[in-house]
Amino acid sequence: MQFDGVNEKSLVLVKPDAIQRGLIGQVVSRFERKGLKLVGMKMMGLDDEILTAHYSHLADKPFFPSLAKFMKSSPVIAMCWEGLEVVNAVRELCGITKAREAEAGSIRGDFAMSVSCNVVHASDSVENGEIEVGRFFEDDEIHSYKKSEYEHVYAEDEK
Ligand code: DAT
Ligand code: MG
Repeated sequence: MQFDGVNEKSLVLVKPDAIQRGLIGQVVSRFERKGLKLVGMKMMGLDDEILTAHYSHLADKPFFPSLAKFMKSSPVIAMCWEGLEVVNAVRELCGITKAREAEAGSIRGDFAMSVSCNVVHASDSVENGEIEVGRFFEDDEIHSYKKSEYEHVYAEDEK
């Protein structure tokens, strides 16, 4: 562990619209250039079981069936990003849900126009970050390593 302070994990999914549009590299690059540490990454197909758990807060919404169909329309890229207060940092990088109103410069603001086809998922709280990483990854798929870049990404009192 490189941090003595708050070291969080965020689950990020590159959604099927971004897979189809060839945006995987550009999405990953946004998190890399920010200075975040990638500690888990895989391509996986989602089924109803994992989607019902992942989107349990939306299960009774009328759009849930079409959301689930969309999320099963191709594999996704699941990633775990780590860093100091990373959950909020990742949400800021992604932008708001309704992509056509998302701030320019954010991932959704730069790459999408839709509410549902909005390129990425990101955990919305520290607690959900832990839960979602546990849902999408086995323990041995999350890696612990020292990132030399941290010497320049963080100040002494932030490491
Ligand atoms: P976010 O992905 O920004 O955390 P959320 O958790 O409220 O947003 O919803 C999860 C996903 O569900 C969202 O990325 C796209 C889809 N969704 C949300 N609201 C929707 C709506 N009104 N119509 C269609 N899809 C919606
Ligand atoms: Mg959400």
